[in-house]
Parts: sequence; C-alpha cells; structure tokens
Amino acid sequence: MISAEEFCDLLADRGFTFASGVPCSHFGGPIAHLSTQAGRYVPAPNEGNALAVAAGAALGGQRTYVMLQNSGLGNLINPLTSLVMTYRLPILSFTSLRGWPDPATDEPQHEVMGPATPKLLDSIDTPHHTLYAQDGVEEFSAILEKAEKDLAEQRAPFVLVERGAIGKATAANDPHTEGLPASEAIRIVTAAAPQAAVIATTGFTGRDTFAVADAPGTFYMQGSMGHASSIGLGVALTHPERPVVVLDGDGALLMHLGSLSMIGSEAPANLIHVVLDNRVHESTGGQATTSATTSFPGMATAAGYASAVVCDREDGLQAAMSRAQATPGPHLVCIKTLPRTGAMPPRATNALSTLDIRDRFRSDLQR
Ligand SMILES: Cc1ncc(C[n+]2csc(CCOP(=O)(O)OP(=O)(O)O)c2C)c(N)n1
Repeated sequence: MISAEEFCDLLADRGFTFASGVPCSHFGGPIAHLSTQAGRYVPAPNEGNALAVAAGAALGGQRTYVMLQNSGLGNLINPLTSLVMTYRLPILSFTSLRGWPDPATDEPQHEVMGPATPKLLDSIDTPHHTLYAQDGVEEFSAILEKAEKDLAEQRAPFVLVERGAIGKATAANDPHTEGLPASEAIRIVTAAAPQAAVIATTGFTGRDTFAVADAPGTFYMQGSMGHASSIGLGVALTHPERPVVVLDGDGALLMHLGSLSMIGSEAPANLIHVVLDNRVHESTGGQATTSATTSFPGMATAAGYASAVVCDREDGLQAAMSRAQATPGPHLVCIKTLPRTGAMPPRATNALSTLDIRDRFRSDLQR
C-alpha cells in the first residue's frame, strides 16, 4: 500500500497538479489530502464531468488526472472516446476495481463491471496498468513511468486500483449543524406517505431505508447512482394513481441533474422528490459535494416542479409532506441532514436478492 500523501506527491513531482473525480472509497485518502489545498481538486458531479474538466485544464496547459469508481466508467466513456481520444488530450485516469478480481466478494451492482473493466478499456484500445494492494512506492513509480510513455504517445492511460492499494485520510468537510439524522428523516417521510411506492438511492440511504422502513413497495437502487428520480418518474407515469416518493442524495441528484428538467416537463402529479442533503458523499467517506453552493429548491422550481421547500426540523418536514400530498406535484422536499453516527445498518441485498427486490416491488405496484 502507498499512503495518500505518497500517491499525490509522486504525481505532483511529475507535474500533475490538477485533479478531478467522483469519490470511490478507494480514493478517499487522495481526495481528502488534495481537498486541504485550494485549487488542487475539483469535485465533479459525475465521472464524465470529471474527465471533461480535466480535458479543459489540459487544454489550458496543466497536467491532469482523474479518480473514479469503475461503476462510473459508463459516465466517462463518451468524453473519453469522443473528446480525450479524438483530440488526443493527455489525461491520466485512476479507476477503482470494485467487483474485481472476484465479483462474488463485492455487492451485486459491481458484478458486471468488475470483470468487464479491463476488457472494456481493451475494447477501445486504451492502455491500462494495475496498482495492487501489496504495491509500494517503487511499483507505483514504475506504473507512472509506463503511463508517461503512453502519454508521450498521445494515449490516455488508466491505472486500475485494487482495494487497499492507497491509504486513507480523513475528509475535511462542512457539514450542516442544524438538520435531522438521515434515518429519522426517512422514517418521517415514509410514515407520512404510507401508501407510496418508494425509490431509495444508492449508498447509505438505501441501508437506512431498509433498516427503518422496509416494505415490498420499496425499490432499493443499489448502483445506477443519480438515477433514482428518473426511475421514480417512470413509476409515477405508469402508476398515476399511486404516490411515488424518491429518496435521493445530494451527490446522487447532482450526478444527473437533467432529471429535474425531465420531471418538471413531464409534471407527474403523484411524485414527491425528497433530497437528503448532507453536503457530502457520505457513503464513500464524506467527500464534499458541491451542494453547499447550490439551491435544490431553486433549481427544481426553475425546472417546473409545482413546489420546492427546504426543511431542517421534524415539524417542517411533516408539514411539507402533508402539503405535497394534498396538492398536485411534482414536489421537491429538500431535507438538511446531519452526519451519520454509529455503525451503518446492513444493505437490503444482504437479505434480499436483486430479483426479490424487483419482483416484490412490481407485485406491490399491481395491487
Ligand atoms: C457512477 C457512480 N459513481 C460513483 C459511485 C460511488 N458512490 C456510491 S454512493 C456515493 C455517494 C452518494 O452521495 P450522496 O448521494 O450525497 O449520498 P450519501 O452517501 O451522502 O448518503 C458514491 C460516490 C457510484 N456508486 N456510482
């Protein structure tokens, strides 16, 4: 293992001074380390944005790298192939290897992408090198040397990073000091809308929902980060008689923000879009999102939602849920949530298979 500081310093020694990315816990250390120094790391909403901002910085003359989880490769393939490869821009990408080498040891949403990651890069003729957990500074330097050769040939190399290859560091962030615990907010929302079909976003929100409000009408969306509200829209449009509650995260909503406009345009009267805004990607170690400078209610209203509010207390949240159910939507309810404390409850997929989740949700919609 190399430390987070060694990772960043070896790259900086080679002139890589501009980084972007979307967190994976594998990169918690470097992101935390870089975030302590202004201008070193741009937190991106999705992996494609991360690559594109790095491409812009490369055009601007900087040496750049990005960090991502391999589940986000799909978000990045378009700008990788049509921008970075087409214009031969020199960017170094680090991707974690969830679901690799043995998909059975990871969560189900990584099963396809784990073994596919190297093959996918091969299929677009992108060079890649692997940093293993047992590797130290010497091996990492050798990998960077190989990557330099790729860059010199105007290719954009990837380094595949095994779990445990880079050390951790504590993320500095700016949490809300007023707000509700996430699990409490989920309990209040689901109790206020007992008839609703619920879509729970990926990460800790799904785990909290499974612990405090499991029901057959809850779809636990592990993976497909950022798509909970689009799934919710599809459900709401096909079942206009049923209230639909989306439990979203700030990082997840920011990842595919265009869904706000799609929802505003389709205007499903039965959709309540709840955003648990803790200003961080808590599920991957608490790296800051950019929600502190973004107004979700402002965006939702501008996108055509019928109403949008912020709550940070139980009474306000109860009132917002009552109003949202009494008037046609779509409604956005943004809840300021506090950092989670204590051990996280288990994932839904520890007890249910993905097919169980699908089937019981479908049957519940038919009832
Ligand atoms: C495309 C993609 N990129 C990255 C990840 C890794 N990931 C899983 S959960 C998560 C954080 C989600 O943040 P947020 O929506 O704010 O919820 P919180 O974790 O704070 O509850 C990330 C980055 C992922 N699952 N998919």
